[in-house]
Amino acid sequence: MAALKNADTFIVDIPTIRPHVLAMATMHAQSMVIVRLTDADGVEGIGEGTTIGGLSYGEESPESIKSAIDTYIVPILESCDIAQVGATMAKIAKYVRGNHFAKCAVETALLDMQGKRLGVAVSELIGGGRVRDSLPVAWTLASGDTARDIAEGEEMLSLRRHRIFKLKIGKREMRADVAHVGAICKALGDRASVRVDVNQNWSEAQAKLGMAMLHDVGCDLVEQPVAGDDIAGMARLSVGQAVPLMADEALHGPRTALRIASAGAAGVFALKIAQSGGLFATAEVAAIGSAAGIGLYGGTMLEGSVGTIASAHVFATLPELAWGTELFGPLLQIEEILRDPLAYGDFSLAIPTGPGLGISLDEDKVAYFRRDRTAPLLHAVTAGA
Ligand code: MUC
Ligand code: MG
Repeated sequence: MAALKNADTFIVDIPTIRPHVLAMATMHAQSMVIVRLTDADGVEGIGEGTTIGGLSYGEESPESIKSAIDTYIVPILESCDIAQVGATMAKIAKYVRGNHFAKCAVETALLDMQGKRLGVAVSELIGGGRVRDSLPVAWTLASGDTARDIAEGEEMLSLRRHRIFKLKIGKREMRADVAHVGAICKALGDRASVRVDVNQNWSEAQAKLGMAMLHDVGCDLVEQPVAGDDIAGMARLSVGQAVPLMADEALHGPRTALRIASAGAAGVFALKIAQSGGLFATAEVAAIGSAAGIGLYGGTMLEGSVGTIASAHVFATLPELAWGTELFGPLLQIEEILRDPLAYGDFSLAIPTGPGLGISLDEDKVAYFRRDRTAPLLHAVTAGA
């Protein structure tokens, strides 16, 4: 029996290394909700709930994730044996509808604790267990400027950090976007795989033409060209297009995965732990995709290190991961809040092997970046000074 002793939920805001331009928002910082649970024996677990651009990407914001955890989920945890992770999450599902990002953060913290209790990595607690120790990692070129994106792609190739690039399009006129993608495909040639993410910003007619044009300029994959709830449109676009369509915003867990698979509405699934509702649910989405012959890709909500490593533990259990992953979130931020930075190199991310998530927070950095910090900032300017 393990009883919850303490829950600390806080938001950290960390600037990005450059503006990150998406169809629905331009990010200058990322806001992440960190939940830290401690049981009566002193075992601690951490989890993360992160979205993009406030409420511009999805239906949960950093503030709503924190409030759902503090107000509704922690009281349920107080009534559970939290060493029974499946039973605890089932009880939360009974009393809290939706709120996938909040649930994912809590499930991650519970699994981190459970792994530490059992002395195993989180990846050993999911599906059939761990099958790989590293993951290929894509980078997103989204400076908003073609020449700068090409220079950034060249730099990533020469550093041997990334050779898969995702371009964020859908903000400009479709033909201007295709010209931008074509210029990058031409510059990087067969040294890289170039893919795009439209973040739902095209109509079906634009997508029909756009996907054909993107294929002609050398693009390998088109992510969520139309609205995520337009499963029929996604199915029509998937038929007869040479470039595969990847479902992202359309996927919200196993039921939507089954609907998309049954409709033939995607050739690839972008697996996201928060959007799916947790690590266990993501493994179910992956199983549905695999059974339907759909290719798998490890997606991100541009999480920081905690959410990134939680995702990595799930993706580590997938024997087939044909499209790699995009677990680069921490590299887009100016600082990591971990004691030991994540190990990126040779186009991959190494998955920690220690118990639980295998990572620990750097308390000084947490104190500095948390939104509710009470510690004085160095060189703080007082009002009126
Ligand atoms: C998304 O829509 O996939 C992932 C990488 C990136 O740059 O943005 C995200 C969100
Ligand atoms: Mg996407």
